[in-house]
Amino acid sequence: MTTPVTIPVSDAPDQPARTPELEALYQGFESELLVPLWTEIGDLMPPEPRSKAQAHVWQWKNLYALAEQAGDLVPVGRGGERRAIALANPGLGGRPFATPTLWAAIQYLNPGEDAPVHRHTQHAFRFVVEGEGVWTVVNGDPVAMRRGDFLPQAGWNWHGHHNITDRPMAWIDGLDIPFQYATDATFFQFGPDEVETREAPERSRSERLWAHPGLRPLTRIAPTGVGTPLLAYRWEHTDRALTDQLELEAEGHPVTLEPGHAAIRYTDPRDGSDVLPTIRAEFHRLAPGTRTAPAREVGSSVHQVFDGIAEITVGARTWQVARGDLFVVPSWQPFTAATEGGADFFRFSDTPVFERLGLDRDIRFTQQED
Ligand code: GTQ
Ligand code: FE2
Repeated sequence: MTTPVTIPVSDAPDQPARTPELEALYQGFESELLVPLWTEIGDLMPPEPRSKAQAHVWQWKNLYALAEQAGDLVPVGRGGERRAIALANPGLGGRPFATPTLWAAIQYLNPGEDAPVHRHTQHAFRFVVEGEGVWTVVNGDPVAMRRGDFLPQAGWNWHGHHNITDRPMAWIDGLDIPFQYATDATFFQFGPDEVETREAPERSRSERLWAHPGLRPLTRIAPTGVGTPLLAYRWEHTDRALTDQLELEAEGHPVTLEPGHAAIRYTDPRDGSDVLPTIRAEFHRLAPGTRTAPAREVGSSVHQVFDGIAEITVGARTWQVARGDLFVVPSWQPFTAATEGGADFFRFSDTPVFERLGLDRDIRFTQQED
């Protein structure tokens, strides 16, 4: 005796009538764990990406207040490892995934607290929208964190964080956790329980070796692992680069990405490639009165407003965003930003993955080609 199965609806033309024989065929598929293409093709092979992720804005003031409460109530230590609270995209089933590939979290450390040493295959970075006083120690190299700094840290490097001041500090973490989770690529190890160093130098060893523009050290230190060897991209350089672009534009040199829109990409100083194998990171500055051309890209991005107030449109929805607010642009959804008074944005995306696989598409100033 066969139990009735519901024959899935197919978009295909000329489908046979729902006879008992067809019912039995579908029953056979089900019991053999088989699924025909013709009922799934609309979902699996859409004409263009239809992300399950949704555009969404998280307000910094709400995030920060909750992180502060977590700082009072939840200890940080071995096991939980980090007091990090992740953005959960409303389209991704409550999982702590900002997008299908990217993790974004606010992390909070109280005065004197240590986040223990560990390492994992996930590629990571920190970005600081306010505050200072935490040193992230990467393979024994203490790296100061301050407002506007971008601190990449590729997979499989040991790292712990220490707040050596008398003030709490919060920042954002970006990682490729969802990507490595979906592809079963994750490895993780605990490091020693002792704090490895309490040094708090002004500049990390990585900056002293690598942060001199256009000067590649002829070093006998062999490169280890993937990703940029430079562990801190300081705000003074980012800010200066963007200020210079807009000033050049004002002097009549059309150097910007588009009128009023200056931007930089954080890169590996050895070859100009992305800082991390799976994550691209950029900083964008819009001069007062700028509206960007609509952009569409394969792959997803997370943006944080660093300064100013802007109106952003993702797909059919528009939001007002201010300093610290985070938002998500899902794959292939058109994105525009506009500002009256000027605005600065940090953004990261999974674009390097698609570029390496030949799956990247990007429409900003051109019309779609086939
Ligand atoms: O700071 O090492 O948000 O390992 C998620 C995983 C932060 C970190 C996160 C991590 C870290
Ligand atoms: Fe980590």
